[in-house]
Amino acid sequence: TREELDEKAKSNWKKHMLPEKNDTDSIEQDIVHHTITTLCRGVYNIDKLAMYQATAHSVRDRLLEDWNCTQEALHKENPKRCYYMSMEFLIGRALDNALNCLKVKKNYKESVNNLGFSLEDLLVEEKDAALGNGGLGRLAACYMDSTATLDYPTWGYGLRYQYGIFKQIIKDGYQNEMPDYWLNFDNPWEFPRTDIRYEVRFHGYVATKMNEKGESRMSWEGGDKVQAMAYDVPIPGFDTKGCGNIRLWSSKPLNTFDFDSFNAGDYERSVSEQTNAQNLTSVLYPNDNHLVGKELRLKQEYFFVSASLQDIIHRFKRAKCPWKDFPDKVAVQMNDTHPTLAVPELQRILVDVEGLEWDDAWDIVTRTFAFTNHTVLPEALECWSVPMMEKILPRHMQIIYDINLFFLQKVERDFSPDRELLKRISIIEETSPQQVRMAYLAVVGSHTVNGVAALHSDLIRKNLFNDFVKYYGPEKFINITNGITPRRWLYQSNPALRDLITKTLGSEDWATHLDLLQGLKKYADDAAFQDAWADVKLQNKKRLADWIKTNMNITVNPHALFDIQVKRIHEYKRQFMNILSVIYRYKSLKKMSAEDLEQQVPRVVIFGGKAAPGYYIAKLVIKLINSAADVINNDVSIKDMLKVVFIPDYNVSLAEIIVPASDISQHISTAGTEASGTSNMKFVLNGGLILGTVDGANIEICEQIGKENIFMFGVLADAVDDIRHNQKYHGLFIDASLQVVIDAIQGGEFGDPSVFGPLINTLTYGGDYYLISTDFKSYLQEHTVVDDTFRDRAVWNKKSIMCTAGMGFFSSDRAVRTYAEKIWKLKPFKVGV
Ligand code: H53
Repeated sequence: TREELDEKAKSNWKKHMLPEKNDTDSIEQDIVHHTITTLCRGVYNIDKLAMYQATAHSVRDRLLEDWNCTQEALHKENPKRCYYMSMEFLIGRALDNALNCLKVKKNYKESVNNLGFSLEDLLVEEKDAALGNGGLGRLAACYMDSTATLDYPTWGYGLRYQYGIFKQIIKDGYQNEMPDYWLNFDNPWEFPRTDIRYEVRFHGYVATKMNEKGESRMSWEGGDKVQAMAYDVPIPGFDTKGCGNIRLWSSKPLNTFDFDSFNAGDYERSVSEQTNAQNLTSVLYPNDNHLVGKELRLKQEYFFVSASLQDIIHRFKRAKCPWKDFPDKVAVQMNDTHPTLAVPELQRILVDVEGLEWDDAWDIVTRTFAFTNHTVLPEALECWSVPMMEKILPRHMQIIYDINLFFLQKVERDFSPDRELLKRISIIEETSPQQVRMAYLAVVGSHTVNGVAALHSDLIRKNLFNDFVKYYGPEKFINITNGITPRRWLYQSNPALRDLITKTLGSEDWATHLDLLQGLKKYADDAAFQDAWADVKLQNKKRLADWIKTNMNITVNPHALFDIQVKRIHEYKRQFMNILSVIYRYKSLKKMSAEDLEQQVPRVVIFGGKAAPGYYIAKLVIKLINSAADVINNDVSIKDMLKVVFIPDYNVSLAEIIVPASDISQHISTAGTEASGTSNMKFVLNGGLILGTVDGANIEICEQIGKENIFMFGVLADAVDDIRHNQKYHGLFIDASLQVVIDAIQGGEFGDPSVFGPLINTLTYGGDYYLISTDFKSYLQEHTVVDDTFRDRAVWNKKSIMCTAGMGFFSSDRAVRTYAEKIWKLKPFKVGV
C-alpha cells in the first residue's frame, strides 16, 4: 500500500499524477492514443464503433481520476457511508451523461469533429446497460446520479448480469424475445477488480463448533462454493469532483479444482461444475412486479448480499472500530425485498463467525438496515418456500426461524397475545409448504420502512404492514416520494428545452436546484415565450417522427397530438384500456361525415414496453395493439386523423427520444396499484401533460402543478375493494361504448377473434379485476376534454409551461437528500475543494 512506500517513491508518484487536460488538442491526442493502444487500430481502419470506444476510454480516464480522488479521500477520512443494495440498475448509456457531468461536451464535440466524426453518431453506438426491468431499476440509477451529484458517500451494490433485459422484437404483431448479450464488445464503463473476490457458499449443513473464546457456536459447513468478483462502474456527479460507484458482482468458478472428480477420471464433470458456477449471474430475471420463485433467483439474491456484506465488512474492519459502531459507519438501504437475505446473513456473520451475542448482533443489524417497499401487488411480494431455503441456505433458515420466534415472543409479551394477530404478523406463513414472507422479514430487520409516494405509503400503513404499524408505532413507516434525475431527463435528453430554460432563467443552476424552474411561471402567459416553448416541443416531436419513419417506416404528422404510453406491459397499468379507447375513437371517426372528420384533432397514439416472456395476457395486449395499428394506419377513410405506433424494444435510450415528444402521456393504472410511477414525472418535466388516474405519484404531481394542468379520471383507491366485491356478486356493467369495441374485436375487425378471446375474457368472464369497465366511460370523457383543450394552443402552451415549472419537487436530489437526512443519517462529503 501507499503507506509503505518511501518518501522518494511517493514524490515520484505525485510528480506523474497529473490531471487530464481538457483542451481540444489534448482530447484529440487521448482519443488517438486509445485508438492505437487500447484498440490496436489506426487511421487506416477506424470506424464509428471504434471511434466511440476510443472516445469513451478517454472520457473514462477523466472519470477515473475523480473516482480515485474520491475513494482516496473516503479511505482517509472514513466517514459514515451508505450502501444502496439493488438487484437492478437500469443505467442506460453512459457517454453523453459523463460528458455533461464533466462539462467537457463542447470540446469533445469539436475534437471528434476534428478527427472526422460526429459526436452524435458516436453516442448511438453505445449499447444500453440494461440491468433492470423497469421503474425499480431506473429509480436506482437516478438515485446513484443524485448521490454522486450531492457528494453523499454512497455506493450501489448489484449484479453484473451478462444478459440484461431481453431485446424485444415484434413479429406478426407478437412479442419475441432475443438475448441481450451486451458485453460482446468491450465495456469501457466498467472496471474489473480481479483482486476483489469473495467466496459464497450454498447448500451444506450446520454443525456446532467451539469458537476462540471456548463458546459453542453454530457453523455453516460443506456445500458448494462460488466466487464473486467485483466490477466497478464509476458514477459521475454533475459538476462536482466527486465520483460515485456501483460495484457489480460477477460469479466465477473457484480456482480450486474438484480433485475427486478429476481423480475418478471425470474431467468433464469437474469442468461443468465450474461452468455452472459461472452461470449464476448470467441472466437478469425478466419479470417486473412479479415473483417467479425459481431456485436460481434465490441463489442470485444470496450471492449478491453475501458478496456485498463481505466487502462492506472488509472495509469496516480496516478502521478497527468495535462492532457496536457498525451502524454509525454503515447504512444499508434495501431496494425492495430482493436483498432481504442480508438481514439473516449479517446476523449469521455477527453471531456464528464474529462470536457476538444474539441480542447485541440483532441490535447492530436493525440499526443498519432500512427497507423501501415498492409495491402492494400480491403477485410481486416475495415469498420463498421453506424447503427450498432449507436446502440452499440451511443456516439462514434456522436464523430466520429464531428471528421470528423472538419477534413473536416480544409481540405477544409487549403488545397482544391474540393468536390471529400472531399468525398474521409471523414471518413464516403456515401454508403447505411453509413460506418465508420476505417483506415481513425486511420490516422486522430494518429501523425504517418507506413507501415511494404519499398514497402508496398510506396504503402500506393501512393494509400490508398495518399490524406492524400498530406494534412498532407509526414513526418507523415513512414516505419518501420517488424522484428522477433532471440531468438525464431534461438536460441531456432535451437540449432544445434545456437551452430555452437556461436562457430564460439566466443560468444552468436549475439542473441541480430544480425548484428554480418556478421562475418559468412568470412567462407562462407571454405569447413570445409560449411560441418558443411550442417550437421546442415541435422539434422534439419531429425528432421522434423521424425515428419512427426511419426505423418503422410509418409516417406520422408532427402537428398531431402525440399521445404516449410507454412502460412495462402489465394488466394493472391498463394498456388494454388504452387500446380499447383507441378502437372506440377509430369506430367513431369512421362514422363521421367528411366535414366532421375535418374538425377532429389528429392523434398519434404511441405505445412501447416489454411484457414478461411468460405473461400470456400482457403479450396478447401487444398483439391487439399491433393488429389494431395495422387496420387503423391503413384505413385511408379516416384521413390520417388517427395513427397507432407500437415502438419495439422500449429502453432507456429510446425513452430519451420519446419523453420530450409527448403532448399527452398516459398513467392510467387502476387506483391503488401503481406504487409511484416515475415516467409520469419525466413527461411532465418535459412539458407533457398527463392523462391519468388518481394513483401513485400522479396525485402529488397534480398538487404541485395544479389540478387545472392535468387530466384526471376514474374511481379512487378507497372505492376499489367495494367495486370488486359488487362485481363479484352482482356482475359487471358493460357500458355501450365498451360493448361497441368488444363487438368489433369479436367480429373479426382486427384479425382472427379467437386470438383475442382470452384477453376479452379478462373483462367479461374474468370479473374485470382491474376495473376497465368501471373507468371506461370517464376515460373516454376525459379524452374529449384533452382534444378540446388541445384546439386552443395558447391555453395548451400555458399548461405545458406550468407543468415544467411545477416539477421541482420531483428531482431525485430532493428524494436522496430526504433519505440521507431521515434514514441514513449521512452528510455530504466533498472532495477536491
Ligand atoms: O418501482 C417503481 C415505482 C413503480 C413500481 C416499480 C416496481 C418495479 O419496477 C418492480 C418491482 C416492484 O416491487 C416495484 O411498480 O410504481 O415507481 C420505483 O419505485
